[in-house]
Amino acid sequence: MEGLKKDVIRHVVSSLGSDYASKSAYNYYNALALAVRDRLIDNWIKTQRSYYDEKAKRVYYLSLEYLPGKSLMNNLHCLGIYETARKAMSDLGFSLEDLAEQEWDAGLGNGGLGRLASCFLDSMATLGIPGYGYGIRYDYGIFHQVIEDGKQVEQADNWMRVGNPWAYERGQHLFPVRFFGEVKNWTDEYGRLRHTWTAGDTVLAMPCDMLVPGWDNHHVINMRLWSARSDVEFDLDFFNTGNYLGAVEEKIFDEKISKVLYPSDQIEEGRELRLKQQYFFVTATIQDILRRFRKKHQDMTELPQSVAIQLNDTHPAIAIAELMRILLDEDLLDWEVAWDICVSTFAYTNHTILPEALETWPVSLLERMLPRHMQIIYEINARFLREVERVARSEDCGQLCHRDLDHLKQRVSLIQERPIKSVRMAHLAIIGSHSVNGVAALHTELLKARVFDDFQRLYPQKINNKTNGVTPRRWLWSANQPLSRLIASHIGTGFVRNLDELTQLEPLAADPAFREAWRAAKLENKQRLQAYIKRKLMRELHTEHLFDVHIKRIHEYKRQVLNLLHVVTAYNRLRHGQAADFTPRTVFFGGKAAPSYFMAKRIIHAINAVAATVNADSRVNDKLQVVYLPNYCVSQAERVIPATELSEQISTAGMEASGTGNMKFALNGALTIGTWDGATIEMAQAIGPELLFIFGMREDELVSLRQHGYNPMLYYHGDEELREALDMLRSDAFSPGQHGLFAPLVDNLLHGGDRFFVLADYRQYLGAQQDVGRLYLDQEEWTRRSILNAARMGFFSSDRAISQYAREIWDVAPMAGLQNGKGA
Ligand code: GL9
Repeated sequence: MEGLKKDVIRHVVSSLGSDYASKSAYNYYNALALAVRDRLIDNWIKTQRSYYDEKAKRVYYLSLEYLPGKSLMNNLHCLGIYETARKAMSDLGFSLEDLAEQEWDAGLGNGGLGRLASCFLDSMATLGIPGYGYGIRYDYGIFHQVIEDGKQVEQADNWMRVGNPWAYERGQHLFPVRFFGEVKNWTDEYGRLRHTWTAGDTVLAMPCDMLVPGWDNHHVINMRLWSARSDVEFDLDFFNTGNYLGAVEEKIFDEKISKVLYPSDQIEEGRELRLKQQYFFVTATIQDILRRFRKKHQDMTELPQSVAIQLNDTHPAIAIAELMRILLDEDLLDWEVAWDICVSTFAYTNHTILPEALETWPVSLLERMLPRHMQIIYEINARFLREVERVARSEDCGQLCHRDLDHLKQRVSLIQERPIKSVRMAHLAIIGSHSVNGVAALHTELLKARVFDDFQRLYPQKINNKTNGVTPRRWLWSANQPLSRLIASHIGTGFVRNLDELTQLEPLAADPAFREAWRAAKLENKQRLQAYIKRKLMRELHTEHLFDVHIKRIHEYKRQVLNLLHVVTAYNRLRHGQAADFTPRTVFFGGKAAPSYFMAKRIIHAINAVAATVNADSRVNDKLQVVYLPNYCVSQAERVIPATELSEQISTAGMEASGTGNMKFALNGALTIGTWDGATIEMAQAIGPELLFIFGMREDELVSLRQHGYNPMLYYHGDEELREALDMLRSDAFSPGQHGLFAPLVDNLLHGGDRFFVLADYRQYLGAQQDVGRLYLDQEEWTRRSILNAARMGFFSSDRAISQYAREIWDVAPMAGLQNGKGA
């Protein structure tokens, strides 16, 4: 402890240039972070050396998004110095909790996809897998959400304004990034066609490294984030040529590339700057990967034995064309050889089947910005379509006549002709990879049977499942100390590394004393949330209420509106005195809406309007309260999830690829009310479906309902309570003086086809909520189920997921000597 204390004081003085006697929490947080970083960097250097020494195959995880959240507590726990740090800082006059609050969330992602990437890095570090995360260091992460008059207002998230003590900025290692210009086709002295791309613009990519420690194993991996730097020099020439200010403007223009994260969630952005971000990221990363590879290898055909590259969604899929370009134009390999290397190296993860989220880029834009890549994509396509034709003809399926073949080729082509000629990035990712995986069993089945069915027939081995997982380090140990300590006191701490050990809790579910202790831990977390809400929102929560929580991005398919209709119905029953047996509950909502997503923003407004009405109504508000949690983010999830008793996972069946919040809740002892969708299905199978509240139509039932003509009006006319709730929303019951404010929402359900089947599931949802309320009155049974839920969540550790990727996709093994958590 004395060592850490000394280091902290030294950093306050010599790194931060402050007087250690002036007790600023900001300085002491930063100094502690720097002292922790010192310990990480030593281990990282040793880890890197061991990769070279053992000629380890490396895994590169390419993701345009990460959501690390705050680093301090997690790093202290992983290094095993949490208690030491707590005591040291207390000696220095600080509470560790308060210091940790000084840190800003690193919000470099939109939601589940980015958070999954961060859980995966944690697991690679813990399992001892030679992994690297690559991404962009956005100056502005996901926007900060404030609620004004019930509406979402976006504020810039200037997360680095206060500096980032965790990052190493490596301004001396810059990589050039080229855009625009033209391609010269010429013939070399051997008569071979060659291509030279002379770019119009050049920008530089600067690495910023953030270290990711494993759990108690001295293994530290790196998340390398690129920041754009101009190549324009401020030298006297500009004065002489009289264009100094022009040069400065150019510099600012170049550095815009990594300025801001696009806040769109599952909707196409299609902006030129976004494509620039993708290519900027990809070319810098591939250059770095090859630089490391070439230190020990000359023969590029050895690449797939040394390197695996995982594409997190199609956002980095242009990497396939980029690696082809390097192998063809710089290494002068033949096409077939280069293509084999690419396909063997790349693997692609799909995260959604929503058609509006599948990326395409206009050919005209690609031709202008990346002319050589566009040529390569055309060539990949031509060869692919010839192959399709060959495979189709070789099959003795008589029905594959020419007409069908043409249609097949149109469907699978990399190029889509309408509405504008564009490149389908998912198709590029599929044919350029040896593995395509979905993120939960149902999602993968839908990829095979619907979205990519043609590819499934062409390459029956390619599409595979890797069900998502979450890291128990952050989402149980660090976020929920009261529960973790209780668990550890009975089964030891092995579960933090090996989550399957939680099954040892099963017999304890029958033990009344253990159940009481389990409830006490939950209550402690509820009280902690109560204190937080009081501080932030100046509201008093009732901790004896059932805490019912719906937090995630706001999206129509996630059906926050279905939850809201339940709240309005409960409100009506209470008002009308028809709910004598109503179990008191507080319903929490939280989540951000894409700034351009009109309907999602209106949903937020409606939730806040209903909340205001219900909370102000003294006839009901001792029994029903609604809370909107502004600015939902990773660190807020860490506070809310441990305090949750009911987890809302109510997406339209077939639409939520996996979900990962569902796993975090159950792991922390919440019961789930949910549809038969995403990974919730596999959770129900692992836990026992009778221990969750499953309701609603299944995916195949929705398909047939759609086919037979779904008529939401039938439900409206046939269900009095539903009609009352919808009519209230449409009138000004929740928006006094603003008649019609929420009409778009209601019209979308009644006259817009209700694409997400809210009305079809309403009645069953109410039934399931009634079951929830009833069970909550039996606290012994509720607790028993809560324990069994947590006990059976072992499969949903990201360690299991990463082990499967390592074995079945990457063919990499953990570093020797690290498997048992014993560091080198
Ligand atoms: C998502 C899916 O919608 C989730 O169901 C899934 O759990 C995660 C991780 O696989 O990926 N795909 C996607 O585009 N997002 C997801 O959360 N959206 C965001 O990350 C905002």
